[in-house]
Amino acid sequence: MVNVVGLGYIGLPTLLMMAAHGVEAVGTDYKRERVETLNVGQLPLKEEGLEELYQEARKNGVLFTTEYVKADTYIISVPTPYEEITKKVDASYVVTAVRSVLPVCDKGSVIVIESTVSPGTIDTYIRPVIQEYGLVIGEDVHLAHAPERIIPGNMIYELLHNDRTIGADDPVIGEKIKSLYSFFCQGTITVTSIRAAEMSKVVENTFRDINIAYANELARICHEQDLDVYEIIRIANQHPRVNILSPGPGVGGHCIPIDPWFLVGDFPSLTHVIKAAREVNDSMPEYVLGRVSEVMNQCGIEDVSRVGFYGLTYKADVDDVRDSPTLQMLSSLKRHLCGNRVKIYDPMVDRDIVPNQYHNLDEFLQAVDLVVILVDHQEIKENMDKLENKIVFDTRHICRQDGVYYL
Ligand code: SAJ
Repeated sequence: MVNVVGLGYIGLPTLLMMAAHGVEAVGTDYKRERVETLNVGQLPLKEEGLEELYQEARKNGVLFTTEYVKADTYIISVPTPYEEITKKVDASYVVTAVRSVLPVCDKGSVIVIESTVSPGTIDTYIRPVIQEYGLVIGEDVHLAHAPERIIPGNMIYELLHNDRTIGADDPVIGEKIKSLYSFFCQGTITVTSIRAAEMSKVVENTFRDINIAYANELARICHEQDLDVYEIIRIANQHPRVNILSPGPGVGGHCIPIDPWFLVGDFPSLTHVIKAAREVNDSMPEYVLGRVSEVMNQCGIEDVSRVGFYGLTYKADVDDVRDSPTLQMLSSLKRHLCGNRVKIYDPMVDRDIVPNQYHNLDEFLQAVDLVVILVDHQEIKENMDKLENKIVFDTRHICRQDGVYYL
């Protein structure tokens, strides 16, 4: 029996994937509302293929509860934010989850941490908790770390196909957890130590952050030099050993803007590149605002209320707005007193979360003269003709009409 603890972006698809593949599994979340939603047959998140997986898992008897249940394996997938000031990992949710399963777990059960944690977190925060309960690690309870790797927007495919890493104290336990994940994972599963698994996960997201920061810095240099950064990157990427990512309005989401800070927080004197990359990416929303006002000046637009931001989510075709560049821009605008006047629209966000938010593309476009494309949703790619009479500032390089402003 597997008990997945934390039914969010990672825990829920993982639970459903296991159950759909015949693993006896129960999902636990302390949010009653989430559990009730799942029990009445609704999914709290949108993701391609999730509904089918949910139906399959339900057929196989998956259960959702607010209780922690007796199981031989626990999969902890709860948030790991960072502490605002120190930038170190905030392991409190993981610690609480572990504390919750310890009183019910069977002797010899394995606690697998899926949440991303900084290197050393399991040693520093989790082992002492287990010892506090008088339990012997390696006898009463085993520890493993199986950092998730799936990308929102393509989660189900990636759960099935991505390679994975499993860290364990004891290679036998590592192999046991590998067999569990092998029920659904068709990729290669590497078994290693817990610390190596912790480090490799943070390194992956930090690599992406640095690469995006490089692209963003190049965008700024090319703008100064009146060069097309997209052309430069396209040419540079023809080199067999170069693969620069794309510039954009900033880096949002719950992973890439957070994980590199774990390394900076723990190794401040050793993380120059990582810190600089974070700062470059964090400054992009402010940079884009500066460019918006440049475009407004060039086009003679004085009224901020004729400016529209297309896109609120942190990236294309997901409904997740956590840490999104658009939200960062809006909070920055608010500080400059005109935040409430820009118009906003996002086809993926049904609920009203900011002032002046539209829910219909045509109405939104009618209300503005300058459209700032901040997210490359499929919807706008399919409706490019509707932008023909607009001034467009495209931070995602998807609009090919004459006179478009790019980063
Ligand atoms: N972005 C750019 N330029 C690019 C690519 C992305 O500006 O060329 C921006 C996006 O618009 C977005 C942000 O970066 O705002 C992050 O998006 P993403 O698609 O790169 O990544 P996430 O946060 O959705 O998911 C990442 C993935 N990690 C890597 O690709 C190394 C995913 O595999 C991880 O599971 C996830 O973080 C996580 O949970 O750690």
